[in-house]
Amino acid sequence: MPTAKAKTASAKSAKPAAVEHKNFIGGKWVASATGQTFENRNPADTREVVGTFQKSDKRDVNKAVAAAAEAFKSWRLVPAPKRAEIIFKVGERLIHYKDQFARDMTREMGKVLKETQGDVHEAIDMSYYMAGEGRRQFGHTTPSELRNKFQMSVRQPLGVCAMITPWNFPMAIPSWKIMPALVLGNTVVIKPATDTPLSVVNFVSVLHECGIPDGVVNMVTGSGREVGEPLINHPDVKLVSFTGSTEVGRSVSALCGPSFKHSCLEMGGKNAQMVMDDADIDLAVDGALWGGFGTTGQHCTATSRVIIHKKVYKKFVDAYIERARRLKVGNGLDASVDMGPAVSESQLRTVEQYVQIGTKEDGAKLLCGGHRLTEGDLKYGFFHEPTVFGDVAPDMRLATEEIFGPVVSLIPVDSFEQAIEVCNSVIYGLSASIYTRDINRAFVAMRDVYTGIFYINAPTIGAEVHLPFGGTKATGNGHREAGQAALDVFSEWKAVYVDYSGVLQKAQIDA
Ligand code: UN1
Repeated sequence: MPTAKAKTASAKSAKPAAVEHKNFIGGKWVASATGQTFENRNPADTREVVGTFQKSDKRDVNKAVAAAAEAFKSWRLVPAPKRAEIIFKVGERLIHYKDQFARDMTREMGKVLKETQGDVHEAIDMSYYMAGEGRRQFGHTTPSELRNKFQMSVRQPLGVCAMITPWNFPMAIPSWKIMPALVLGNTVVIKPATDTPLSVVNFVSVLHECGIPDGVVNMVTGSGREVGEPLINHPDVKLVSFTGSTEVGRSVSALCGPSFKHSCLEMGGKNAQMVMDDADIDLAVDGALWGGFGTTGQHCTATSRVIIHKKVYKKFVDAYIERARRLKVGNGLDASVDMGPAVSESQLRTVEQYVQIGTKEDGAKLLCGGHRLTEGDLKYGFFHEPTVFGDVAPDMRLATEEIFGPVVSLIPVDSFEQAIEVCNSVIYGLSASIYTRDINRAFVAMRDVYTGIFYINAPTIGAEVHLPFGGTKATGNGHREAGQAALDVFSEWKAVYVDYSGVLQKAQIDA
């Protein structure tokens, strides 16, 4: 575990003293060159400081990249099955720490305990899955057009990979990036989101505990400007894997462009669940509640739009509103709570702004929620009611812009065809789903919805680690995380030709 120094708790707080966490560079926990730290507070109760973290800058980034570049020289030559043994061990140790890490995660980002347990579990799944790749990473052999010539394709690692990770899945998403990078022989510098550095500290601690060699994984905490930008711009970084907003992703892409640095971008979404007239309405309501309000609507894949056939619109809406009103909002550590706070004040403000925008949109009706919650101890956190707008038109701002909060728009449509059209009408293409009992419609939707992820009779969330994760249009830049696709992000193909004829043979020219 990281070396930690207790800090005096603020006079107002009865909570234990906050712990100061260091950067992890070259196998050591070290203070930033700036000598400064920043606080991470609990979004459910801002009186609690979850920890303090290094406010790093370019000097720390340079040290971390140098350590990763040095470590790459030997790590790339460690046999992949041996690299995988460390990764497998990480999966086992994460099981040991699962409850503790989930509690830390709930305290730092707010989602309820069963969801933070799921987040840690996703890192466990990814560890086991990528450990298996230690003995696969298959290439191809294929016949040559010439005699006495052998040929094959093999994967080669890139080198130092930079990772900029978000706060909504603070351990799962780092694991999607770190585990495939490592098993393929790359080294890593990760910059966690400033709202959730503790989960990455915990993850990196376990990698260290399980024997990852010094310099193979490095972590530098701090802001996008002071840490993220110098990391992206560093000439020794070969790839940048980023998850966050489309706006920031665009600048990551622009920074990588001139030097042809690889970039793998996972960005916004405006995911829709379609409910057809033959759907099992109870099931569809369950799905849209879980997809819309799970993680306080802060999934990239959150169900932000529900597109409903007019024939079942009223039935769906009545049941949905009744259930949304009953969701219990509060501190995610309380097992009876369904939905935690927004991650930060600025996220809460965004939600409030969209409620204002929705209230002013001509025709949209606020059906439930719409307010910040401030009763009792809730006033110390960033809590907001589950909020639903009805009769939303497909082109309203509510229905087209990513909100990243507990706000769901219900959009009535006349037909299956119109549902598909509305589903595809946004600039994003991450996830979508359809509820129908008609197998033909389900297959047509599967073919015609232009997203990277599609569900039938299930919500827009719930991706598993061994399938590709990512999206089309403004959601991504053509890459996918997780699954076999992740191997293509963190390696490059090398085609190898072996001529054992002893004579000069010319491809395409010798008949
Ligand atoms: C995200 O949507 O931000 O699909 C990531 C899920 C999780 C990962 C979600 N496995 O719900």
